[in-house]
Amino acid sequence: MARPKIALIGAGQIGGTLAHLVALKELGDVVLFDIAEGTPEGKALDIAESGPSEGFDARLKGTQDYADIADADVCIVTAGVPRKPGMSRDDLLGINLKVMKSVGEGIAANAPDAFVICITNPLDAMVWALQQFSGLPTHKVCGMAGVLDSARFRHFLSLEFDVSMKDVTAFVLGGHGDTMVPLTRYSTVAGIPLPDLVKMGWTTQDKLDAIVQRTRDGGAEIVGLLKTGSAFYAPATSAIEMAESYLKDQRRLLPCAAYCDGEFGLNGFYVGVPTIIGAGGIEKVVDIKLSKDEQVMFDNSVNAVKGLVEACKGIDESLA
Ligand code: A3D
Repeated sequence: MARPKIALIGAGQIGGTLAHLVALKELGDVVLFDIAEGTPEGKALDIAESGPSEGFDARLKGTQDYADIADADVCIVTAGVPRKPGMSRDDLLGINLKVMKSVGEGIAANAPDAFVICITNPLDAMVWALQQFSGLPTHKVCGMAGVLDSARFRHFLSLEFDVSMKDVTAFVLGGHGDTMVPLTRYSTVAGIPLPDLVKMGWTTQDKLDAIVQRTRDGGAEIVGLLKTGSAFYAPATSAIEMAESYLKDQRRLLPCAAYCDGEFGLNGFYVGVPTIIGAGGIEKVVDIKLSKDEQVMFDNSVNAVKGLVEACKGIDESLA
């Protein structure tokens, strides 16, 4: 059986890290696409030359030609621009919307059967636009944010409790922005929910609130430190987790930006929700019950996403 083909649209910081991870994990052959001449070719060759030492079997190719992504099984999209210090994700909307148009058309023409994972910000609006521009089925187009936001939450919690990150599970839902919703009730240490851990004296409500806020600000914290771009190691790892669940039909239950068609009372929007990812793509949106307070936070987050989608429609008439 031929190896899966994984197309990475955008060969910048995240794209290059994705290519390295795909090769190291032997998930398939890689095509790195970018408009910047030489960048995808250089990264593909550099990673391929690490193969003899690492002992992986994967072909890597860099290109500026969409024809090279033909029949890709998975496309991961990072094309566009990242934030600089002082910028919000929403400041990227206009420029990255144009990028989504060309990427959507490129995928539609060359890899219409692919499972597409968008990472470009502002995430929830860009994945919506990418689905519109590509015309691919909604269950085959999703966005990566919840896995990353949850991983950040899990990391901070593991530091607070001084336990292995493996035993911390967490859920962050809603839009990938300042209004994201870390759900403490559904987050646990080896099955013990966070509110119970507060009662058991493992932490205080104040400390938990501070961790929730640090999670919301997790992207900005790294932008502030790096100064020249945004996070890329953990975002790439998170998208790989989703791609692997699709390619190996693992049916992982992962939070990601998925198209809601009635679930969570939403119609026609992408927002961070729990999903099952298997060979069919987004096989299910898991419509969990939210408490009153959680629902208020979720609605607030959804309204922010809706505002960005409306802004997209204002910029590109074909989306209206
Ligand atoms: P960067 O290193 O700048 O890479 C972006 C690449 O896209 C560059 O190599 C560009 O040449 C390329 N590019 C620009 N326009 C096009 C085009 N039309 N077609 C193909 N390639 C193009 O950025 P990065 O890799 O650090 O980040 C990529 C995106 O991910 C940004 O929008 C970030 O804001 C976003 N991001 C999202 C998350 C989430 O959790 C959702 C996290 C971190 C970064």
